[in-house]
Amino acid sequence: MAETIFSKIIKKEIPADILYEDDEALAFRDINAQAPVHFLVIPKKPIPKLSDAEPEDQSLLGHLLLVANTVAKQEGLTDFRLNVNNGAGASQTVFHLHVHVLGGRPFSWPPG
Ligand code: DGP
Repeated sequence: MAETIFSKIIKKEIPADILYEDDEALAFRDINAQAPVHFLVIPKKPIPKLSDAEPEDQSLLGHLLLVANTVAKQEGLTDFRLNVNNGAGASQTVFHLHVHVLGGRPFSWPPG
């Protein structure tokens, strides 16, 4: 997989406001926040997008959701929204799988 800006954040080659880190995952604030709280949860494994995930990634994908929950609590959120953009047509711009976690304001449904 091609190197992305998120690989550089994992390797600490560029700075990020890191909220959580373990052997498998990293969470950091989104540079272009769309809500008072907006962070990304990414696997350290370089999966370009959700549709590239394999059955062997099952526990890793579950781990990302648990990290999202842990960090949302850490940020004082009770209500929050998770979003995964899969592919350019769904507004994915960085091709390293990431879960957006947004909170601190109301969200409408359906999304745009
Ligand atoms: P997406 O459109 O789903 O691919 O979202 C990519 C997000 O990544 C977007 O909301 C902005 C964020 N982002 C891009 N470059 C950087 C960066 O260098 N640092 C941080 N913290 N976030 C970034």
